Amino acid sequence: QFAKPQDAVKYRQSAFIVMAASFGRIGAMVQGKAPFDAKAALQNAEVVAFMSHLPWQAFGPGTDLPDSHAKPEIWKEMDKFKADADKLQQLTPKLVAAAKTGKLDEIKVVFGETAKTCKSCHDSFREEL
Ligand code: ASC
Repeated sequence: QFAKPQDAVKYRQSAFIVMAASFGRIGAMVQGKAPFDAKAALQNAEVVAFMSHLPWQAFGPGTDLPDSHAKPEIWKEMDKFKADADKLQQLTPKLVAAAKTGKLDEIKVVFGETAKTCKSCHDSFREEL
C-alpha cells in the first residue's frame, strides 16, 4: 500500500493533522473560545468520525521510523494499540450523534470522553512532540 516507510509516516501524520484540526474546532466551541455554531460542529464531527478510521493502516511492519514520534511500543503492543484505535472509532459516531442534537452540553460530554481517549493513547504510544 505504501511504497516507502516514510510514505506511511506522512500518511498517518497527515490523517492525524486533519482529524486534530476538526476536533480542535469543536474543542474551541466546547471551551467557549469560539461561538457555538451547530452546523460547523456537526461538519467537524463528521470529519473526525471519518478520519478516525484512516491512520491505523499506516502503522504496518517497518514503519517505526525513529523521527516519527511513534513509540516502539506500538509494534510491541499492537493489540493494545488497535484496541485504543477501536475505542476512538466507537466514540466518534457518538460525537456526530451529539452534534446532531444541536446542544452544546451534549457535545461537551462526548468531546470530553473522546479527548480522554486521544490522550490515553498518546500517553502510551506517542513520543513527546
Ligand atoms: C486535541 C488534539 C489532541 C487531543 C488531546 C486530548 O484537540 O489535537 O491530540 O485533543 O489533546 O487530550
